[in-house]
Amino acid sequence: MGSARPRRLCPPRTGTQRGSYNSHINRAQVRPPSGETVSDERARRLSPPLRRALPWLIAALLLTTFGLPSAAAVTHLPTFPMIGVAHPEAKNSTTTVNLTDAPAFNPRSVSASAGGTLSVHLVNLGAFNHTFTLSKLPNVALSTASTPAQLTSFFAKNGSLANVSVAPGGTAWANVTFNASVGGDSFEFVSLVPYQFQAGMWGFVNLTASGPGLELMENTTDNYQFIPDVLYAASPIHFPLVLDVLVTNTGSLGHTFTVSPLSNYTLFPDNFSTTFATNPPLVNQPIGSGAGTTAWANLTVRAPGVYQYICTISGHFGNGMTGLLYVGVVPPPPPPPVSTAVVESWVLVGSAVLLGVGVLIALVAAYTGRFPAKPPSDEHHY
Ligand SMILES: [Cu+2]
Repeated sequence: MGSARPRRLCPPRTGTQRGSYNSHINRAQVRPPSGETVSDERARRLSPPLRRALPWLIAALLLTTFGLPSAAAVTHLPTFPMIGVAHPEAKNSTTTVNLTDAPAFNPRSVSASAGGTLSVHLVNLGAFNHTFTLSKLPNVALSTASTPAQLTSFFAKNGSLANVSVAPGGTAWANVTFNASVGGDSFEFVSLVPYQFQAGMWGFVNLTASGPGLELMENTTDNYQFIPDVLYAASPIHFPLVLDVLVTNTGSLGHTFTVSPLSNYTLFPDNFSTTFATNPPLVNQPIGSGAGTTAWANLTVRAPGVYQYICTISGHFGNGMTGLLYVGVVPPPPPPPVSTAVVESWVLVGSAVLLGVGVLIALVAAYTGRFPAKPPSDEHHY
């Protein structure tokens, strides 16, 4: 065991050996150079055990004062924004229109969203040249009795949103952006190759949405919370405003996302159903149970204002499950984030444990001279 290990006798150290400098100096005899302060001088007045314990105590205190709260703060960084801000929905769409020698467009009805870009993939399936020429004038159906010259002059006068010629067997793209104000409008497209339009080669782009929709994100929790509990759709240019709220359930309980139709009106847990009986909610979307379940709550808001939303599941609103939807009204700034990390119980317990460990180390260090205790060594120089 220990006796198997040869105990070295201490050879006289040379200057190149590690530790030789310190081990040959009796610290108590070192005098500070004049004019310089040496902190050791003050520490020497403390009792030696206390002096040895001091660094450990300081380390333990530093760790408990800064280390744990920092760790706690990091783990408590907000995962969700305080205010959910609406952003325009992607209203872009892609569709294929075949051009045939019938002559015809197939399909002859294409739907697109106002405020979005429509990308039409044109495929000429025939042996003749065709054009895809989209009128700039909304809600005008051209007469098939018009001559090729009249058709050409109509487009020369009113302009076109797209005018693409597609060779036999060829393909091409027509990309058209519709501004937000043309919702509900229809635009005719024709082939300008003489007599194709007259023979039936025409169709319409129908713009479905009344305006560009705005998208919002919302979360529900098992703590009866909407996160965020403030949603903001900044000054929309267009009413009625279509809002599509993607609600994600982060917990296991089922909920609803129910928006009051009354602006600047406060609902209460004991009277909201009475209110909704005469004023149906703008949307009453069930959010399925189970974490990760999502549902779209689609609603149309007719005027700016602040609309309260709640969960209508019994007891949830009473437990605080409500929020405010600001449409064209700027919400008050959220309060500065207050870290509650320092009052978290695990932080307090952790701090106490660490402090205890620090004190213990300090005590051991105080009585052994160092921690871990110095291994038995024959490298002494007395
Ligand atoms: Cu709920």
